[in-house]
Amino acid sequence: MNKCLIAGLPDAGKSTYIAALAYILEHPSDDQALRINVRSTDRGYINKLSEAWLNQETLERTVQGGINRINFSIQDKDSSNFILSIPDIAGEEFKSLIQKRYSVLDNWDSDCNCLLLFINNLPSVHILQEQMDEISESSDNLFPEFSVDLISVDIQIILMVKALLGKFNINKLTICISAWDELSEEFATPADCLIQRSPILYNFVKHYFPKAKIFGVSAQGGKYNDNIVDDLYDSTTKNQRAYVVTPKGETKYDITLPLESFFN
Ligand SMILES: Nc1nc2c(ncn2[C@@H]2O[C@H](COP(=O)(O)OP(=O)(O)OP(=O)(O)O)[C@@H](O)[C@H]2O)c(=O)[nH]1
Ligand SMILES: [Mg+2]
Repeated sequence: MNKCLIAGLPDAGKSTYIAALAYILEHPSDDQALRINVRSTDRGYINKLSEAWLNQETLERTVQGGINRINFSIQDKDSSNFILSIPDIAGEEFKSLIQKRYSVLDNWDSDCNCLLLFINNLPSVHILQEQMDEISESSDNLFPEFSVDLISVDIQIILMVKALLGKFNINKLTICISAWDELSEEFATPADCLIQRSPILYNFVKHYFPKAKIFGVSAQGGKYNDNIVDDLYDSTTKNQRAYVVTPKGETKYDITLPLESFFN
């Protein structure tokens, strides 16, 4: 069994991905990589998420203090069966790990072996350039009280992954850069985005996980607004709304692909 942790700081796009995934597993297209084998009976939480996704409603922040356990019994193209366990956990819980505070992750199953890391909001100016600016700002003589939010997002992600590696025996990592619809014109491949926006995070990932795959994910299919409502409804019915961009830069309407990367 592959037990997969979906990790990411607040607002990383974790729940939206799970919402779209739950819908797509229920309404599969012909050439989808993973599909449901046995339907789960406990569907309250999943239904709530995928209903909001269907209605193009931005999801509420996941509530801290709990692990929303979601198990999918799935099948790949070779008809091998897997139980995929992917909890929806609030980003604040991952932030608590960085601060070495109590986190519900302290009680998450120790046999988790795959990490699906969600990233959003990487600064467009990376940290090495940022430090140069800081030198000129230091003349202001401002010494704000330290908080984890003052740390650059990419460094927060590195600290979070290090904490997770210390806790779990993770041997596979796949990265999902979310809201790819907002980045697709700027970068040819998801790895290009990471290299340009955070060379430090890219090197960290490649050092610990040389085989890590990097996907772009658009779970919503676009930024919600009145102008695209009809287009998104239309593409939902054609199974062409949520999409990924593969490590090679190909667009595929199959958001199960990042999960399938754990099986091969
Ligand atoms: N444009 C665009 N925005 C997205 C996409 N997926 C998620 N978002 C936005 O990203 C924000 C965060 O999404 P969530 O899925 O709630 O993030 P989360 O990681 O679950 O956040 P927490 O529950 O706080 O940990 C929301 O404002 C979403 O509308 C996408 O595919 N495209
Ligand atoms: Mg959430």
